[in-house]
Amino acid sequence: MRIGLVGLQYSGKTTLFQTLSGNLSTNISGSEEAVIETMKVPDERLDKLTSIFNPKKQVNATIEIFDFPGLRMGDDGKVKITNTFLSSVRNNEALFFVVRHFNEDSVPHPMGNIDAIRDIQFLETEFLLSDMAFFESRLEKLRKDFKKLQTDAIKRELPLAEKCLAHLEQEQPLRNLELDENERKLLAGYQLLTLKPIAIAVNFDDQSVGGADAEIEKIRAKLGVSSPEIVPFFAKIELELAGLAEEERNIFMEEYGVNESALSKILRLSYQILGLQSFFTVGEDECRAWTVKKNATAQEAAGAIHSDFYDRFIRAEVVHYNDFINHGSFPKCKEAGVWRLEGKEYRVSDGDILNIRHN
Ligand SMILES: Nc1nc2c(ncn2[C@@H]2O[C@H](COP(=O)(O)OP(=O)(O)OP(=O)(O)O)[C@@H](O)[C@H]2O)c(=O)[nH]1
Ligand SMILES: [Mg+2]
Repeated sequence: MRIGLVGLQYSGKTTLFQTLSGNLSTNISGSEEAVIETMKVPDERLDKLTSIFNPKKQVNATIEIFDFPGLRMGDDGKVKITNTFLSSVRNNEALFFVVRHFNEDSVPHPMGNIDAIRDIQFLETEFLLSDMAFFESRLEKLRKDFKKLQTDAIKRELPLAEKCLAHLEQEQPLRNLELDENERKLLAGYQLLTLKPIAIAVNFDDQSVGGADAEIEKIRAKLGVSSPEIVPFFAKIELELAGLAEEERNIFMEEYGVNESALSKILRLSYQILGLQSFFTVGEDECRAWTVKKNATAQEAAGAIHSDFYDRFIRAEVVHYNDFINHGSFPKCKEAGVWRLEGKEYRVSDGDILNIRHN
C-alpha cells in the first residue's frame, strides 16, 4: 500500500511524516524527491494474538508513505508543478492532501495567506489538468488508430476516453464518475491522478485544537456532497508527543484535547478510502496481519499469503478474532460452533483469523 503526502510548501507534510514514522531525523525541505518510509500498521488485535500464541515473530501489515516535496512559488509568481512530480505522485495508490491551517511568520505560506479551500482546489485543479492532458493526447492517438484499424480494444477504449474527458471538462475528478468493472480495469494502467482515492489532512496550530472540528465542518460544507474525507491534525503538537512514552503521551493528548493520534487517523482513513481490511494468520512461527480488499474472497486472501495458495486452495478454516478472544482457543471455538470451514467464495471479514487448507 503506497500513500503519498502532497501539498503546497510548508504545509506540514514532513512534520506529519516524522510523526507517522517516528523517525525525527529526516528533514528535506527544499529537496526535489520524495522520501519514503515503510511503516508498520499498529493493530492491538495482532498484539493480543501474539501474547496468546507466543510465536517466534509478529509481522504487522505495512504501508509505504511518500513524503513529497512541497509545491513552491516560481519566479513567475505561479506555483511550480513539474512533470517529474506528477509522474512520481502517480505511483501512489492513495493521496493525502496536506493543507495548512496554522499561522507562523517564520515560514510564509507560498500563496501569502491561509486559505484551506483555495489550497485544496489548487491541488485538485492541477491533477485534473494533468488527467485532461493525458486524455487529450490519448484520444488523438485512438482516433488516428481507429481510422486505420477498428480493433475491439480501440472500440472499447474510445468511448471511455471520451466519457472521461467530458467529465474532466466539467471540472469533476474521475473518482466521481460512475465506472463499471471493465472500465475500471481499462483505466487502471494509466495511474490517473483524479481517479485515486484521496483524503484531506488539515494541519492546525496548537491554539486552534478546540475550533478545529468546526473549521473542518465549514470546509466540508464548502466542498459539497462529493467532498473527500477530511481530518484535522496538529503537526507540531503531535511531533512533540511522538517523542514521549505511551503513558505520558496519553496524558498530554488528553490535556491538549487531541483524542486520536495523527498516525491512527491517517491509517484508519487509508484503509477506509482504499477499501481495505485486515485478516490474521496465527501459529508458533508467526502471528501476522495481512491486508486485502474489503470484499475479498477466501481464495483471494489465500493468494495474498502466497500466490500458489490461490490455485491450490481447498478450504479456509475461519474464526473471527472476537469469537476467538471470547472463547479462548480453537477447540473451544469449535465446541461453540464459531469455527467454520469455508469455500473459496467466502467473503473475508475484517478481523478473521484464517488457516488456508491447500494441496
Ligand atoms: N507553528 C506551527 N508551525 C508548524 C506547524 N506544522 C509545521 N510547522 C513548521 O512549518 C515548517 C514547515 O514544516 P514541514 O513539515 O517541513 O512542511 P512541509 O510541508 O514538509 O514543507 P516542504 O517540504 O518545504 O513543502 C517547519 O518549520 C515546521 O516546524 C504547526 O502546526 N504550527
Ligand atoms: Mg517537507
